[in-house]
This record gives sequence, C-alpha cells and structure tokens, in this order.
Amino acid sequence: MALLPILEVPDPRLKTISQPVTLFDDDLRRLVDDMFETMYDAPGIGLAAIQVGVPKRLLVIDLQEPAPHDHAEGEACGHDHGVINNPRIFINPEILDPSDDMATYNEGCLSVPDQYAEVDRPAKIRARWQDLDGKIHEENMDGMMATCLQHEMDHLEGILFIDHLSRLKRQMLLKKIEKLRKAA
Ligand code: GNR
Ligand code: NI
Repeated sequence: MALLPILEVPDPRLKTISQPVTLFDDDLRRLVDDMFETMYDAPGIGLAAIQVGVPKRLLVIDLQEPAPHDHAEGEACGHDHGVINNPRIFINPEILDPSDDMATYNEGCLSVPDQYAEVDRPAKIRARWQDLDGKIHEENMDGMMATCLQHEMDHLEGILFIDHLSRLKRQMLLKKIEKLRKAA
C-alpha cells in the first residue's frame, strides 16, 4: 500500500477527461488499495483516480457513517465513538435517471483545499458501474451517497464543484487558496 499525492487546483491534469477502464487486473486492484489509503489519510469521503493523477474512470467512496450510540449526542461519555466503514468501488460509472428534485449540500474537495460551497444536484439517481471483476451493478441512490457519487463522477469529466459556482465565487475561492499557500 502507498499514499499517493493528491493533485490540487490549478493543476491542469484535474481538467482531464478520464478514459474507461478496460483491464481488470492486479495493477487496478493495487491502484484501488492505494486510493483508499490516500482517501482515509486525507481524510475524505470520496476520491477519483484523476485526483491522484491517473486518468481512468474509477472512483472510491466511503461515507463512514458514525456508529450507533446508546446515549444522546453530545453527552459526555468514556467510550470510543467509532465509525462504520463502507468502502465502495465504482468503475466506469454511469448515471441512469437523475430526479428532477434537487438537493443542496455544502461540498468540499480534496483538490480544492479548505474551501466549501453549496452545490445543487439531482437528489436521487440510479447508477450503473462495474466492480473489480468487471461485473455490472445497478442501484438507486439518494442523500449523501447520490451527492458524493455525482461529485466524483464530475471529476471523471474534468469538472470540480467550484465549476458549478458563479465565476466570481470560483475566482474568490481560488484566490483564497493562493493566499493560504503563500502564508504557509
Ligand atoms: O471529502 C469530501 N467531502 C465531500 C463533501 C461534500 C460533497 C462531496 C465531497 S467529496 C470530498 C472528497 C473529494 O474531493 N472527492 O473528490
Ligand atoms: Ni473532489
């Protein structure tokens, strides 16, 4: 396993249109392992291959739901609050029928460090994708999973969440990142 460097704006490679995966081999499995390690380390809830410089139509997601508790939220307690991991792999994903109703989430991106903005996307989708064996899957999705998959699939087209904002807002976020880099 290896941590891979994550590309950040304004790296032009983030604008690449990624190519379909055709070879379901051990190299692909290694790449997926490294992407999970990189995503958990960041930490993030999703990662597209192009974010680590690989222009393939491949992404991983783990929403890491908080584990259920036996007491009220915020209440002081001694035990460890773990998360339930749910690592998911999407190869050559497609969106079949996006809903007309939209959902708004405050999105962030590992390639747009420390910046967040509200983005509207279809609230419900049906997705089709392949797994590491090339087997095809289909599933209806909503909530954070629908939003995250659409965010990751945008990466495969060279699109970032800031591309859904006004030009003014986008330029402001990009300038902030420059400023933070110079200060660091
Ligand atoms: O870690 C991430 N959080 C996030 C929050 C709201 C909507 C989308 C995301 S994806 C992001 C990781 C990332 O950049 N994936 O491409
Ligand atoms: Ni992203």
